Parts: sequence; C-alpha cells; structure tokens
Amino acid sequence: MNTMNTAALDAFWMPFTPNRQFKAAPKIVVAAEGVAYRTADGRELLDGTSGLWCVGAGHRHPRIAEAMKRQIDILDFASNFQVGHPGAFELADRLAAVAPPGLDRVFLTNSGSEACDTALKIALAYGRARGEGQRCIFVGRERGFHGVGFGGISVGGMTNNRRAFGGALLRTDHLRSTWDAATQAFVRGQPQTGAEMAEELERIVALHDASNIAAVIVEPVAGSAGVLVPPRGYLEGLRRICDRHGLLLIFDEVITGFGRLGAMFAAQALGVVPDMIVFAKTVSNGAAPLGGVIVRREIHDALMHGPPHLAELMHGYTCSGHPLACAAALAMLDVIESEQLCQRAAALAPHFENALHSLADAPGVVSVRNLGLAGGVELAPKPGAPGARGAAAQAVAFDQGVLTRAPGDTLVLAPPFIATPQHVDRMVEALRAAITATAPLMEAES
Ligand code: PXG
Repeated sequence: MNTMNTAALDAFWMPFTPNRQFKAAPKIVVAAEGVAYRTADGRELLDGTSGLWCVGAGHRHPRIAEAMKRQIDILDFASNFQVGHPGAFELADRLAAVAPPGLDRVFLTNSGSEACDTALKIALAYGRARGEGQRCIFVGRERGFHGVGFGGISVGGMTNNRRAFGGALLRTDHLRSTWDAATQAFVRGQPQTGAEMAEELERIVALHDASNIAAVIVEPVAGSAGVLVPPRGYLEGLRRICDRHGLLLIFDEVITGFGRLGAMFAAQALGVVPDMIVFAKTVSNGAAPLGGVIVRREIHDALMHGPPHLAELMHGYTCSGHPLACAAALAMLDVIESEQLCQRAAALAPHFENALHSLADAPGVVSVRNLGLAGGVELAPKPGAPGARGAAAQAVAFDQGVLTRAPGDTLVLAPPFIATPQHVDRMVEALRAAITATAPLMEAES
C-alpha cells in the first residue's frame, strides 16, 4: 500500500477487521472492473468473494452505473416517510414479481442487518395484530448469521458476534447447526442424509409452547459460517413443523438471493417457500446499500388496521428505499434478466464444484462443500490457535492475486456469476497454493 501514509489509516475503525494487524500491513483496493479489483500497488486481484457476496454481475456494470448516474441528476434524495418516489414503488413491484407466489409486499432497508431486524419486528407486530402479543420468542440456529443488530445477533448463532453483547439479547432458542462432520465432510451439493435434524424444532416448540413463539429464522445455506449446506428434506421439514404449529418461517436470503444458487431465491432453487424473505447485497450488485423483506401478503394485510392517520408499522429508516439504491436495484434486475445471470450461475456451478473438490487432496483439507456458486474448504487448524491458519491462508491467496474469505479455518469462494471457468480455476489454484503454504502451521506450536 504505497499511496497513503500509515498515520492516515488511524481514524477509520474498520468493521469486522483486526485493525492493528491490518494497519501494520494494509491491503487497499483502489478500483475494480468485472471480476477483479486493482490494488493500490497496481496488481490485479481476482474477486473470489463477489465483494462480500454482493457483486454477482461483476464490478462497475455499465447499465447499473448509467442508471445511478441518471438518477442522481433527477432526484438525489427523497425519504419514503409520508411522501414517496417512483423508484421505490417500481422496485417493490418488480421484487414481488420475481418472488415466490404469495410473497408480494416489500419493506425496504439499507442493509441485511436492518432487514433481519425488520423481519423480526414484523413477526412481533403480526402476533400482536392477531391478539397473540405473547408470541415473542424467536428460534434461530447455531452458526447462523443474521447481521449485527440486536435482533440479528439474538437469533444468530455466531458465538464471537454475541460474546461481548450477551446481556442484551432477545428471548430466543436455537436449532443445532446442520453441519455434521462425520457424514458431510466431502459431500457435493446437498447432503442426502440429515433431514431429521429439522425434527429438533418439535422439541423446541414443546419446550416453549408454540403459542409463545413468533417465528423461526434460518439461512437456507449458512454463508458466513463457511458455507454449510442443508441436507435434502431439512428445509421442507422446518416448513412442515412451522405449518403444524402456526409459526412464521423466515428465510434470510441475504447471501442466497438474486442468483447465487442458480435461481432468484433459494426458496425457488430448493423448493421451500417461507413466509418472509430477507434480502440485501446482490439486489443492488453492491453498487448502493440496500436490503429489505418480502412479506407474505396476509401478514402485511393483518397489519393494515388502526386509525387511518397513523402508520400501521412504526418502523423505517431515513434512507429506506433511497432513490440511488432503487435505481441500482432496478438496473440489476434488468441485468439479471437480460444477461440470464441465474442461468449463468447454474451453468458455472458444476465446474465450480469439480474445481473446488479437486482441493480435497491438498494438505490438511478436512472438508469441501458447495452449493451453486458458494463453496467452502475447511483446513485442519494450527493447534491451539483456531482461525490462525485460515487467516494466514487468506493472506497467501491475496499475495497470489485472489481475494477469498476465511471464517475460522475455512476458505470461502463465491465467484461473480459472470466468472468464466478459467477465473474459477485461477481462484482454486490460489487456494491450493495458500493451503500448501500454510500446511506447516498444522504442526506448529502455538
Ligand atoms: N444475513 C446474512 C445471511 C448475511 O450474510 C447479513 C444478514 C447482514 O447484512 P449487512 O448488510 O448488514 O452486513 C449478512 C451479511 C462473510 C460475511 O464473511 C458475510 C456477511 C457480512 C460480513 C461477512 O461471509 N453477510
């Protein structure tokens, strides 16, 4: 990093980053196009993570850039509190059209975290509107990630994200993670066994009583935890049990939405329809902050009561449905359709699967798993120092010109949907180099 002096890095408290380590050896990108960034020292960095699971259509897509430039010259800002602007209505309508039938009311936010908390609040308000205000327990899942709001970390199951804030959480219970090392280590796609894990929800419902539970929230595929793929029949099982007990089922599709699994939503790719879909990230191709919740119409309609001059849901964000974000998302929906991005992701997925599983014989690889264009390669850790090998491997891949993510000791790849098989091969080669280079850590004293 040779264009900023290090003192200039002090003020920015970086999110989800080891700040001291980063500032001692900064990794700065200054530009991007298509599937690659350019680093401050002029190198090409292949984007193996679509930004942060956002940039399915590739960086600086011309149609999205044009739409945003046009928008800024027409209407830069309008809130959607009591006045509205056309982009938000048009976007909600377009999202309703591509969502599973029955889910056609859309609340807009600026991020996935806000969208998760919004979905939880809608579930609470829905209970109250039906005279069931006691429904205030949420069921999440271990190793789930639902953003960083207080609602999201309550239902989430990432222990590191909860530890420092543990006293301030909602009432929740958690299903166990669907990950089972004994049966799933090198499974391609969805595991064939393990559907019965959904039955655990029956035990949780029996403990708390269904009448006290507002909703169940899960990621269809757990992304941040290192790509944990649900067994066949598992999501169907959750749906069945929720129906049996009158519980709302929320899918957090912040990562899976808008093409990553080869369909617009995981709900369609995996054939299980929830009552609410939480989305963000790829909806705007990452070009502007945007998230939201697509809600089953009956839930929305149950809340359309009360004095006509009062907001039916006392909730919203100043920039909910910001004109620039809506312009970006409308253009992204056009791009998804015209460039057949879901089909492209689906077509690239078998090559991605083969390439990723070719790493099974690399030193200390304990698991390879994948679905659509999401994959994780888990490494045996440095003894006594979980996460150290993952971080070191990520740094080696960076030096090799590939951006990857390393939750713990898992290396994650999530290529843009426009990537070619050759791009995928380069990403996987860099991972092999990173795995090999960090193998000595498995024997190292901590
Ligand atoms: N839900 C899910 C499923 C997510 O993956 C959020 C909610 C929160 O979205 P916002 O926009 O508030 O960040 C996310 C975010 C990773 C990684 O390493 C993933 C996320 C964030 C940071 C790191 O996989 N996803």
